[in-house]
Amino acid sequence: MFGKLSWDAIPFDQPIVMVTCTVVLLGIIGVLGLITYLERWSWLWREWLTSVDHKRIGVLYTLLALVMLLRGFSDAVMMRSQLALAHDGAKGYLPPEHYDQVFSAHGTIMIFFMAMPFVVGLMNFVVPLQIGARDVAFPKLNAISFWLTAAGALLVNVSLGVGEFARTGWLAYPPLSELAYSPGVGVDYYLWSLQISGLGTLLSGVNLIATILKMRAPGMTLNMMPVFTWASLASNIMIVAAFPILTVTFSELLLDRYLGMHFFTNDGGGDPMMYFNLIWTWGHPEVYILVLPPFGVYSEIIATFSGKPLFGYRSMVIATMAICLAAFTTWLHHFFTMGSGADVNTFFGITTMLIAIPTGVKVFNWIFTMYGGRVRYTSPVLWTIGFIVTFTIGGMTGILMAIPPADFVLHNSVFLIAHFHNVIISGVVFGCLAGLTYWFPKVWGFTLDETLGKAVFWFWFIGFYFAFMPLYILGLMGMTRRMNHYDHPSWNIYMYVAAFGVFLILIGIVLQIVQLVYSIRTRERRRDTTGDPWNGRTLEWATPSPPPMYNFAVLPVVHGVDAFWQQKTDGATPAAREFEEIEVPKNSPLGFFISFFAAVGGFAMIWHIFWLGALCLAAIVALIAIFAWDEHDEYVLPAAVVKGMQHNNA
Ligand code: HEM
Ligand SMILES: [Cu+2]
Repeated sequence: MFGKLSWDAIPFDQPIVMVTCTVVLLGIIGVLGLITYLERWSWLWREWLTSVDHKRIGVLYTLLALVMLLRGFSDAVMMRSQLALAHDGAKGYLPPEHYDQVFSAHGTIMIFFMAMPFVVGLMNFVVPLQIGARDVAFPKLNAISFWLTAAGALLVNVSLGVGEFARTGWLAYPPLSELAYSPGVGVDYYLWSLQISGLGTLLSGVNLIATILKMRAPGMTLNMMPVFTWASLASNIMIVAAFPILTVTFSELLLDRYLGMHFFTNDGGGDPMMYFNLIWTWGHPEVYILVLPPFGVYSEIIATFSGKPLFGYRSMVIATMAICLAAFTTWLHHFFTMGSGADVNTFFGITTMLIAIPTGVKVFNWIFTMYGGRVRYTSPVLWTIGFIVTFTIGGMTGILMAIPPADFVLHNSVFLIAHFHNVIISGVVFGCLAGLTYWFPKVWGFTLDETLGKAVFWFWFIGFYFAFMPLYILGLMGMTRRMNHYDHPSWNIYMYVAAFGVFLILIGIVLQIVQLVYSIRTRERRRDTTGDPWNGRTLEWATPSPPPMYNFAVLPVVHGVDAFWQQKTDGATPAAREFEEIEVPKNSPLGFFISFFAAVGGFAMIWHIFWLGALCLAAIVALIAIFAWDEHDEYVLPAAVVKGMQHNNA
């Protein structure tokens, strides 16, 4: 009846896990209690849980990402403190089988449930506004995408208290991830949660491509699109090209595990090498899926705060699209050591190094934009400069590892860990936090506190160098990754320094929460009444802050790059045209319901409760069938109402 599920699944004997789970449960009960006490349930349902407004969905994605950042960072704190303690015979406080779950969960959560939702959230909020559209192409589908991502995130976190998580690392390489070597439910938690959220990501990719290609304001040709929108287009093209590969790869591993097939086993005709090839044809594009939109964020910030058009718009676009293609040609650099031979390794070493060219173009474009401009050194600009410096270092260590003979020495060492945190933290995390600060007033109608914002930056920035530079040295000294303890007195000092760096980042994160609370409490005096707090260049700043549900009462007409800047300098009055009636999509509970059944169904499949899994699948099919034939999913706001709403806003 209940498959493999029994009371034994709950780790009552592990105090750390039990205390964590109790705290989290109490937190959840507290929040639910608060909502009940404030009588906010119907508001929550109406305004957020069933909303199909791209702006609300963007906010939900970002919230999910921030919560998961806390979770992923807690794992990092545990790893760094374990390794600061577990040396010279001491075993630390995390036994190996637990430590393995911690680094696997950290990697999985940071990539799939922190970085991805953050980036997708920013694209969701910003892209329709930047292109002068009223929403994305398929609003209801957008809600489904978000809620599927949330279902996947939920499942990963349930594994903390019920059962276990994978001990296989964040990419679950076979043969270790096959049933013979990982008989528990950990890998199944990994696979089902990523299958569910991956579907959400794919659907949102389709949605945003359709939006960018078909919904632009009148007059906005492709070569007038803001750079962030271009980056989003590239990122979503890669999502649509790469995520199906991931889905197929995981499906094959699931078939191996559930039906005894032999796609990736060492016997029965299977081949683990196929898994490495497939997972990295998704995995390398994935890092560009993550980093291109933040590149777009930096471009917007640099142009706005330098008070100048972006230097080399055209070369920026070409570089973006070149990276989009080249990203699919380098995957083998992740396993140079696995016997492909000198010729193949050389080929992939060269393709990898070629990516440095478009990336270099971008770096110079950013620098030249600042050059000769009147740069306002706000916190978004600090993040951007911190990024340029740090990312360049990370890029160079990447080039180093693209040389196969060098990689033979560095592969699997903590040098690699230093390299990819170097690029992903400066590229993606800094970019998302910069974007958060930059667009915050657009989302909520008031700005974040600048003094605290700058402090947050400095703690992250300096903390990063303390936390990861020692790992470059340790890697060269021969320390391998995924170690649980070591006996090497000369390494100790570096591990202490790294732990200190994580402590600095922790202060940064705490200050970020302080910044949020303080800014909310003082919001009255930091209101953005103009809709354009930074003297912006692109169309999102032409709307009030926060924008009305239909974004633009009258669709803007675009004549060039930096459409809003042009409007301002030409002194044109965009609202001169008549108000028209506007069709607005109705709320829909479909995404939330599908997510509910996806989460329960995924949980059922993980525990081999097959009847429940089948039931949930049937429920999802039925839901889609019912809602797909719903003809009345929009309503009309008459012109007079639009006019009234505009005047209230003004
Ligand atoms: C915020 C500060 C962060 C710290 C202190 C940190 C720390 C760590 C540590 C200690 C490891 C294990 C290294 C080892 O194998 O010995 C690790 C692995 C990893 N981290 Fe982070 N990390 C941070 C942020 C991130 C972010 C933002 C991402 C991605 C967006 C990320 C993705 C990963 C991945 C994919 C792994 C590999 C997991 C595996 O071995 O399977 N980390 N990190
Ligand atoms: Cu790669």
